[in-house]
Amino acid sequence: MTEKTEPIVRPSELDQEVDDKGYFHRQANRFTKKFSDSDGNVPAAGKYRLIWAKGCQWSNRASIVRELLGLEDAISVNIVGRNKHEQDYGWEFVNNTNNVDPILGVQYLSEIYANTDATYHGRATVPSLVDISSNTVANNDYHWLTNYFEKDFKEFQSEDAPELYPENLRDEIDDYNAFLFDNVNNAVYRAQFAQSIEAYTEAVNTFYESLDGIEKRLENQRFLFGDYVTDSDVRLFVTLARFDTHYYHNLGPLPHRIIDYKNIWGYARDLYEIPAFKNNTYFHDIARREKLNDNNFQDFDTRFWKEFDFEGLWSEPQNKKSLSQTPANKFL
Ligand SMILES: N[C@@H](CCC(=O)N[C@@H](CS)C(=O)NCC(=O)O)C(=O)O
Repeated sequence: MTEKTEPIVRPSELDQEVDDKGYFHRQANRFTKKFSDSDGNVPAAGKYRLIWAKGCQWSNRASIVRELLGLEDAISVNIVGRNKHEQDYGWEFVNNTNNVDPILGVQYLSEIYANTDATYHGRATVPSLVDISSNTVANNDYHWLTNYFEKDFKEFQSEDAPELYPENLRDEIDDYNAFLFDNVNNAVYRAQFAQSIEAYTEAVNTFYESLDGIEKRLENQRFLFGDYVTDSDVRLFVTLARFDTHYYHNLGPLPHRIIDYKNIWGYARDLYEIPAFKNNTYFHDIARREKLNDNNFQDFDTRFWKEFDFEGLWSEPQNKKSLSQTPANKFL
């Protein structure tokens, strides 16, 4: 990496991503090259490093799928976080000595973004798949990153890697993932960043109507596409894992928790039993909030996050197995 310069100040969503009516429109993914000879990103063992954050559901998808597929040797990993500075510099390698990633040699993720495209003025985001040799972002397209791992990294997957994106279901999975994005995964962010009651209410209603549909879908089947876990289950899980833990407490007056939905709650715990899900889900980090000032009126999680036994709750038994033709096997 080049010599040290002033860190880049993180741009604000409110300046760049909220429209006149208070609706939040997420910035576009900037680095979207596919993994094929013709589009420039060619997978190779050890070439890439996945940067993700414990609180972030978009990047949590990628960390779960990486482990489910046994890609740990092929794709190394690092987790970013935030340190307190006078200004917000965005994601930082807070878990490393001197806050510098030992492989990439940088302190802030934004340095890699600037190195990839000096004209980029958006937020530096996770997930980012970094090409280690050039210290550039190869891809930050969280819509498709797990699908690339599933289909383009096959030769690097473990021998017994599950089929999370079976060819005969790809179109259906893609359609369902698009539905999940608009109506579940991103609906919580639309509520979080809404700057008008109208925009907030639309997002919350959309989210709960979708949960009702999902509750019905899971009445008679174990996972979203039947007996086996697919890419869509990973996407739903990461939002569910954050809901009661964080969104429910902090997104405003919300009517229901995930625990109130019998089928969805059993389903979420069934997934949580799988080591790749459990190992990549850090409930206390999802819930943790720092006290921002000395005011007594802090939000719920700021006051109480330490006191919950999330792992115990999520490990309570469920009986979703009985819905499956292959109760002992969750994977194709
Ligand atoms: N890659 C997408 C979305 C991913 C995303 O929003 N990630 C969040 C965390 S969940 C992030 O990294 N935010 C960094 C920041 O806002 O500073 C983007 O460019 O907007």
